[in-house]
Amino acid sequence: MATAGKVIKCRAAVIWEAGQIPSIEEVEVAPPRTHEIRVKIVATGICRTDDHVAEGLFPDINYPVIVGHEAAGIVESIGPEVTSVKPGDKVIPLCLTQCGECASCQNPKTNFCLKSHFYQPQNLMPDKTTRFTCKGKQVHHFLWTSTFSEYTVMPESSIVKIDNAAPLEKVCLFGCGFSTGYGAALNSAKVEPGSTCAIFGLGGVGLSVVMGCKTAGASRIIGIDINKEKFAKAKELGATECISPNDFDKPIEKVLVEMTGFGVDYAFEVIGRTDTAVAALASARLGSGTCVLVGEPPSGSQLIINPRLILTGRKLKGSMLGDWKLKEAFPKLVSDYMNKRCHPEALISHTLPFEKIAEGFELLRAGKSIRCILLF
Ligand code: COD
Ligand code: ZN
Ligand code: ZN
Repeated sequence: MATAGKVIKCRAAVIWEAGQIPSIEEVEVAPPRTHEIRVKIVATGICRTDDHVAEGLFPDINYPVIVGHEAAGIVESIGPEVTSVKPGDKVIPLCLTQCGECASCQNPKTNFCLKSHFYQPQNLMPDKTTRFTCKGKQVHHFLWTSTFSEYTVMPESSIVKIDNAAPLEKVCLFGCGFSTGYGAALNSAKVEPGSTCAIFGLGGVGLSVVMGCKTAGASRIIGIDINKEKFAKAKELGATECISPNDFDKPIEKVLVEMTGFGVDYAFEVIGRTDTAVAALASARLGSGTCVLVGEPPSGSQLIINPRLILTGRKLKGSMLGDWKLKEAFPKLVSDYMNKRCHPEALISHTLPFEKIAEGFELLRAGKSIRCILLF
């Protein structure tokens, strides 16, 4: 492409300091370096984690920063030694890398690649520099994806090529929300046919857990949310019952244990709170129930649990990005979508032009959107 090797000027949403909503700016995006890829983003979803950065809830984030990690786009140019994609390929960014070489990537039991931003300064590229500048200032990356920019640079380990026939404005949802919830049910919990499930939190990720439980053949899928406006969609996607903790004068775990006899086979925390994490564990079945934590409580918080809950046979585990090894999983999930075997598009409640990103953040904060997709 004519832009290869050159600095590109384009639109991006920059968060200048903690507590500020992203503002649209013109940024300069440097060409990709060795093992890096520059991508033209076509569609990107707004995830709660992006908003948490805007709210300043992550103490280790450096500003100014360009967030965004749930997206799909087209390769504009590649740096030296890139072999897995070429310009013009459709791709999905991976907010958890799969380098293919580290001990975790070689271990079928985990998706926690050891060469990811979890183990390095996450606001910089792997070589500890940035590719973005705006008004003469360096702008930081986020999760090595920074998809709230028309063009962005990513390491090759953070990118995977997908079917060129895939509609990017739909499959962008595989980048975080859908895969996180769907995989929590199928991979982390391994929900079995005929089992009972409880999902705490019916946002985009919780609804994806609901879809995963349904695909796995669960017979009872109980949705729990304090916002009853979420119930209709949850039922449409597979929840058999929905309840609000505010409608009971006893703890929600007691309600769930009474509803099911001894508790649910699988409980999922998809809110990101410690109190609901404890309630989810306590609602898991005595002797054999599994509780999967999907939500991430505020940094610095501690989970205080009665050890007897575990000693009496319940299991507690965490799940990140649905336990998928993302580079392997995304092309397969895209193919499942093309064959109508999964429905990430069910999460899209709003679609806006990129310029209206601030409106997208407002919708998320007001609890009005499930997923708002921004189109460039
Ligand atoms: N009891 C019941 N429901 C509640 C409560 C409560 N006390 N508080 C809030 N809720 C409901 C809300 O009404 C809402 O419907 C739902 O919980 C939360 O949904 P959203 O829309 O805020 O969020 P999601 O579904 O997009 O994402 C939820 C996560 C928990 C996955 C996310 O916020 C998170 O913690 N992410 C970090 C962990 C992670 O997996 N990240 C992957 C990369 S981002
Ligand atoms: Zn790895
Ligand atoms: Zn996310």
